[in-house]
Amino acid sequence: EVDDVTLPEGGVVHVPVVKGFFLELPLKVQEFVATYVDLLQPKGVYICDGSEEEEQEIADKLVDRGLLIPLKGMEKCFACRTDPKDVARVENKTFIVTEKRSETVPTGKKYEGYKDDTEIPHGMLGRWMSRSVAEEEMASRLPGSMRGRVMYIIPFSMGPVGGPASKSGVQITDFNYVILSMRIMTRVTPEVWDAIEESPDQEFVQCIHTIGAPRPLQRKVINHWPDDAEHIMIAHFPLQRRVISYGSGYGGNSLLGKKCFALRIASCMARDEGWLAEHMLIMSVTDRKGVEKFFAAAFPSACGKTNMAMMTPSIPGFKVQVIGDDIAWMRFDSNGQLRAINPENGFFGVAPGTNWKTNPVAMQTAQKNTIFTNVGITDDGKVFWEGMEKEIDPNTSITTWTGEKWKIGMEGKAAHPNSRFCVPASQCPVIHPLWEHPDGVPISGIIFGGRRPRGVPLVFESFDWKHGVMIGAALKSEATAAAEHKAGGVMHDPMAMRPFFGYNFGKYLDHWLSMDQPGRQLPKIFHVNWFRLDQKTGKFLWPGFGDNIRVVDWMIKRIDGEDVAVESPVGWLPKKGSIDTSGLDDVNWDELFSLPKEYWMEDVEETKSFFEDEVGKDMPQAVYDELEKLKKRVQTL
Ligand code: GTP
Ligand code: SPV
Ligand code: MN
Repeated sequence: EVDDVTLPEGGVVHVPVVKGFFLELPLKVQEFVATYVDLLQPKGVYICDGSEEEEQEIADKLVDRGLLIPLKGMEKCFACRTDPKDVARVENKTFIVTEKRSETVPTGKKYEGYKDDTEIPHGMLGRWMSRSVAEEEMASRLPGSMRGRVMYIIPFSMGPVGGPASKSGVQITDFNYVILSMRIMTRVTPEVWDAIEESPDQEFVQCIHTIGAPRPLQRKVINHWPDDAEHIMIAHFPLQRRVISYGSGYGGNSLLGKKCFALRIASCMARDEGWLAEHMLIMSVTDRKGVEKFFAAAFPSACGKTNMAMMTPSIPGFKVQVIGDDIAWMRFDSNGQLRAINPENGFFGVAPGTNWKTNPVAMQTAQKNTIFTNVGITDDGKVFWEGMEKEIDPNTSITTWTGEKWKIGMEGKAAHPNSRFCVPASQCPVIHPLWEHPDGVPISGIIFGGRRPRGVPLVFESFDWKHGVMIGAALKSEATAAAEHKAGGVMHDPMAMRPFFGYNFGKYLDHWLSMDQPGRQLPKIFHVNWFRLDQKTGKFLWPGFGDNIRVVDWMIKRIDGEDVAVESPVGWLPKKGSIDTSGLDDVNWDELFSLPKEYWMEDVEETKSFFEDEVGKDMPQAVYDELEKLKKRVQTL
């Protein structure tokens, strides 16, 4: 069947429909699809309906081709191995396209003197590309890039379909793996067509994804994972509410509802509409008194969000339930209460380090209906990754993520450090009953944190909202495997959003500061560090994981106004003994909470240079003022 569509700019496109009713789609969607059929030249157009039969059909195809390996030791689980060149987000190939550079990135001191409309050295707070360069770059990649392949059209909703805080998207892709993953991570259903039809102006985010491997293939395909890793480019057009991703099939590069839409594009929507789109987990904690509170926490990639969100509390009387593990959309309601929804529908969690001791809930969640990417596979058809050594027979024969035969104790790794499980949130045993409530849950505390091996105490609380915003802006962490950076060095990751800002970070901080309005109950802001090391032994000073509930317990007391804190130069610290450490051996309280003066003096100066060099005049004065106040306080140490 071929449907003809006349484009608004004129010209007729023949759309070779292989499944679905093209002419029943909202008009704007028809035009969108036709435009990219014209450009990408697929051999067919397949409109996804989100049904289980469809899932089966696509999974069967992927198994046939060898891309998906059914795991015979688990229930409806699959594993796959990527091209080893396509294993994580690629930040240096991810761009925001706007008219002017200053719309996308701040003009720090480093960049003064450069014209606003020329390509200049990229800063740390996002990569800008001009429209003209983006058009050139895309023109060298997109035309005919789906030749010989089927173009799939995926209607999806971020947030419950039709909810007041939810947003619709349509993803075009030529990669079946992406469809299966999008079905887990977002809500894929034809109801989205109605939501688009009913919205003013037929609003939806345009997501275009191609692996860039037209048929007949020009390159050798590795692990049945076609891509064009040499030419990956992920371009965001905030004004057009559009994402174009070329060349990669991995995670945040290809599941466009996630980082591209729900953070980069959504942060621009949030700025325009007065809300917040953040890289945060959302969790509920019920304490010994049976009182429930909700927290949102921002930690950089691979720094503990999934673990905290589904934590199994180590002390009795507490219950944790998860609403989301990666992204929060938050807005103040008419009563001045901050409310958060999780726009996602599943968890795309880091596998290594996850085990029955550290995160039994994640383990339990990922026993069925899960897609594992780049993990080890045991001979009995189960999964293995670093951190599970004590939980399987040490003689188990394993195939590594690169396809080598391997056993525990041998050199090398079974799983890639950024290997992931992709699983529906609904099957998590501690999913919160209100996790899909369209109005979201009320947030009492916001937590920032990172991997800080030295100097930074286990927990402290900000003096007020402004101070809290500065703490978030100054967030730093050791690099992890979630992107291409070299592991080891501590780098700035403001608000845990460094790779995900959709617009100028200075303006983003203005937006955060503007949340402080009369009649609003501002949540308390905390900073945590689970990763401080004993400088002598090199071991973690804090056991982490389920024991982090002890820190949350202290936060709850603070929110309830209890007198359990002492003032310090960096913020409110717990009074000695006010965190319950019963049953833990050798917690070195003094070292966990020490504030080495030299370290902090250096840290404040370094942060100041970072703000000046990278943000410059775009930084709100209030944030500079807060940093100056911190400096004065640190001098008194
Ligand atoms: P993204 O999905 O990349 O955004 O990561 P995330 O923030 O959800 O991180 P995740 O919870 O998956 O944790 C990443 C790694 O940190 C895993 O290997 C965990 O085992 C480890 N980790 C998490 N929480 C703790 C903790 O409290 N202490 C220690 N020492 N390690 C932790
Ligand atoms: C992250 O890197 O923060 C992730 C994984 O959550 S990805 O979806 O690849 O962005
Ligand atoms: Mn993340």
